[in-house]
Amino acid sequence: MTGPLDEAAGLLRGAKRVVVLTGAGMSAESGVPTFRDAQSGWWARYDPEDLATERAFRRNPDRVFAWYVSRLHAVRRAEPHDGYHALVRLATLLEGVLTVVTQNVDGLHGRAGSRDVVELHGSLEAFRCIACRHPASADDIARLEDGATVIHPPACAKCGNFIRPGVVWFGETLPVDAMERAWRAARTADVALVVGTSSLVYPAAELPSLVAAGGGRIVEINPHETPLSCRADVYWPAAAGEALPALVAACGGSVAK
Ligand code: BJW
Ligand code: ZN
Repeated sequence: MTGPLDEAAGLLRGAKRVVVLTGAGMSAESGVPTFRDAQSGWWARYDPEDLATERAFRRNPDRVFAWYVSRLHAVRRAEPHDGYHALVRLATLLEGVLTVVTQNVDGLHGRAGSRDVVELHGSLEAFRCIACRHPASADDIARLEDGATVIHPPACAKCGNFIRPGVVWFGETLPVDAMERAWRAARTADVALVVGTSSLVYPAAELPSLVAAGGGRIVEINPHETPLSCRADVYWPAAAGEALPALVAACGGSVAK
């Protein structure tokens, strides 16, 4: 009897081009709270969808900026788990190309050693002026107090406007180069491996459909069903940190950190 592990491994073994789409669930086992599950500590009282917009920032810059500073500290403390290392290994096992397209802003794929990573929603390590886009140093911002619930955003060195996080908020367009790289990889992929995303946020949620439209197959790893699950060729209800190392082992590899 075959299960999702064998079916997923069967699809990946024959694949030349794989696109991996990850979301917040990929980092859950590294201790980074997912976006729609409860935020940790003091921030649990806020709905993250009410913090991740330019309107929210302009209304209450001190609170929204403090949320991003606290998350910058949290992701700097986090370490990539075995699932991240498994994706690095998978890229070396395939005969072709593996592109990681992530909605996450925590940089954990790059820190684990994945090479071809597309960050669709920006990065917590990138800060810039809200008006003239002049960059600001994340290290300077990380020197601001960890745990504060109110932090006044620094002023831009060029024009004096607020510094904002270099992430993509609701209602904002995604970076053009990231979109182009992700969409190009998806159109020609044999397999979309979709890990730890609610598949609710567009345009990222369209990516698996692009793979399917080009004749590719969809494998989804998520302990909970999503709107994608019924369309996936393989739906595997499992956690990323367990499923991905098992998948690599079934493809003939082991996970070395
Ligand atoms: C595990 C696990 C474990 C737990 N292992 N799994 C078409 C239709 C409808 C709406 C729109 C549309 N097109 C555009 C929109 C509007 C909007 C949108 O999609 N809204 C939806 C909410 C309906 N999109 C946008 O505004 C985008 N911009 C855009 O389209 O521009 C063009 C435009 C402009 C103006 C008008 C119209 C169009 C921009 C989207 C930017 C999203 N930004 C955020 C914040 C980033 C910064 C920050 O982090 O603060 O990105 S929102 C948030 O959601 C964040 C995430 O990257 C993103 C996705 O969340 P994700 O990863 O799915 O996380 P969760 O928490 O939701 O789910 C976690 C999952 O993991 C769960 O399923 C768990 O079960 C699972 N899990 N443990 C594996 N161990
Ligand atoms: Zn400026």
